Amino acid sequence: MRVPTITPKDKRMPFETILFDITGSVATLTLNRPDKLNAFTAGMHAELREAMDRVRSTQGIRVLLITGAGRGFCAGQDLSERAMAQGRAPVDLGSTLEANYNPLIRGLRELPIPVVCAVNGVAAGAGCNLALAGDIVLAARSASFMQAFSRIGLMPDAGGTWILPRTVGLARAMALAMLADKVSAEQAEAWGMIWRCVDDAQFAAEVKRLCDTLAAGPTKAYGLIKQALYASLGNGLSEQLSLEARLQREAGKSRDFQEGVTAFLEKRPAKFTGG
Ligand code: LHQ
Repeated sequence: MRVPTITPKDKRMPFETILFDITGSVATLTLNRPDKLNAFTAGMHAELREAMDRVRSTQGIRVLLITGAGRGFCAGQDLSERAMAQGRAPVDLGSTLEANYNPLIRGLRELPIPVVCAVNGVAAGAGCNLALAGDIVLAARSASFMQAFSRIGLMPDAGGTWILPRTVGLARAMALAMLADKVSAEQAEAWGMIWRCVDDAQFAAEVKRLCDTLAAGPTKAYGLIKQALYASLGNGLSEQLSLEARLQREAGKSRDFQEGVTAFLEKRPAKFTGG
């Protein structure tokens, strides 16, 4: 079995606004400014970039889990950050997005392993869209989702205008973006915005169960599934069939495919190693 290559944490500078942990094959990234509901700052973005680099460069990570410390998941951009403050020359928000938010969302999408977002509390603005950028989104029943942007005269960013019409449909996406209403985790599940919402008391255990399941799964196939399903959102059927043939060719060369078939024939559970 492949053993994760993990650089000891004590050899690195600790993070200040996030927590980053690798246990077994699961990397956990916890947004950690609980007093401010984990709102994004420039410093947090820099740390997120560093953490994402570590995820990409550490062999053996098979799942990335993103969650928030305290009672919130993430309240979006920190509106009290100096650059946002009133009276200053207007900030070029497009540049902020290109420098900070867009690489984060693209990075998650392009990661060839499953990204689980465990939404422990309120997810607002860009924090909501970070949550929705997870490949599988699990929320605590008390969590909520809010496209807060229009309340401060903005439009959704961090991928919100892309993901919402695709998950909840145009009618709901439009009203969510314009009205900035808070959506409960239950409603989000019912609308197909997220995978599931679970009782708060079971949340931590369910998140762990999901991550353990994915970490023991066929990692290569998961990466290919991700690639195919996201590509399908822009493809016609014929293009998608060709893509399926190309990606299945890759899956067919994996050790996990061999193991999956052998295990089936031997009537035993498969032991996937991610290769
Ligand atoms: C906050 C924040 C926050 C600072 C709570 N900032 N402190 C924007 C610009 C630039 C480029 C790219 O794109 C973006 C994207 C965006 O994300 S725009 C949207 C920004 N986010 C918001 O507008 C949401 C603002 N927050 C809220 O509406 C509420 O805090 C929610 C509904 C999230 C939660 O409400 P409550 O549960 O009632 O908590 P609270 O409001 O009391 O917040 C707790 C503390 O967190 C509080 O601090 P304090 O020192 O008074 O205890 C808030 O000021 C602070 N906080 N969000 N975004």
